[in-house]
Amino acid sequence: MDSVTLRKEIIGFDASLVGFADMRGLAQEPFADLPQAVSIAVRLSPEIVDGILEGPTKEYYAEYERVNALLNEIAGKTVQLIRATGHRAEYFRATIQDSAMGGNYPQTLRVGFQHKTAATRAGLGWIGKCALLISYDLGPRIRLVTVFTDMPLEVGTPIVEGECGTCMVCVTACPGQAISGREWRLGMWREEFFDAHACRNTGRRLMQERTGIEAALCGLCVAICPKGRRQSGGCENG
Ligand code: B12
Repeated sequence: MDSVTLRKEIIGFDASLVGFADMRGLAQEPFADLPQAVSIAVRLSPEIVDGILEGPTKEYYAEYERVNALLNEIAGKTVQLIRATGHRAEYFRATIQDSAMGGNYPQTLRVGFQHKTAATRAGLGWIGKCALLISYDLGPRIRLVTVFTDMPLEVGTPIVEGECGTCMVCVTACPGQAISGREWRLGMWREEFFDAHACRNTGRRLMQERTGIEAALCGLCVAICPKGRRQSGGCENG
């Protein structure tokens, strides 16, 4: 199966964006000997995302669960499809509930593999000042999953620096003051431009206060980014 056909099939599973990445040297066990990745995005409902501009909602939490389940389903079907061609494939789940994380997760706020790495390597978008993947087509209003494989794929051109330019909309709006305003470049540590603990603590507090749900979901940086807003012409640099 060629890359064009594989992309069409995955879009047919209800994916919104599909990209292919060369992941050699970037993935750990059990994916280390699977050199390619399929980066898959599903779009969040625009209405639900617009609805969190004043704060997180129960609908946003339900959308988070719906999209995670859909991403894992699409990734599972993609694995089956690739395996049927005689190649190997495995996927890394969309997410693990923040509250279910053990080990040293509360200190590091980091898991074994970052979906945004596969997405920038596939050329789907850049890392914004807000630390989210800003996709060229849908801005940050997406969630991601990654399938690793040894199937030969036509990989995209990696993105190595941010394209937020002078835009500071998320920096000003972030209720946790987690976003420093520094533009991302390949090789930067998250901590050099984004305070994940401030983000998580604020997300937990806001979600709890507004909905009673125990989850670190704020999402204002997703909703407010000019790159994803339908009514906007885009951010200052296009
Ligand atoms: C832990 C976690 C959190 C933590 C820490 C966030 C963080 N930025 O690290 C907390 C609880 C704060 C959090 C909050 C949120 N999260 Co969260 N979270 C995760 C999770 C489970 C692991 C992330 C991780 O390991 N971080 C460690 C740091 C170092 O990595 P990273 O910032 O994720 O990614 C870095 C690398 O990819 C690197 N990078 C990029 N390209 C390249 C290329 C190369 C070669 C290399 C070496 C590195 C590299 O740059 C990135 C920026 O720092 C992922 C799922 C996953 N497995 O990826 C979701 C994920 C990052 N979260 C997501 C979302 C949407 C959110 C929230 C909006 C909550 C919500 N749903 O409303 C907020 C927004 C936070 C923000 N602005 O970043 C989405 C992001 C989608 C997108 N458009 O980018 C993800 C990918 C889940 C998903 N399946 O889609 N989250």
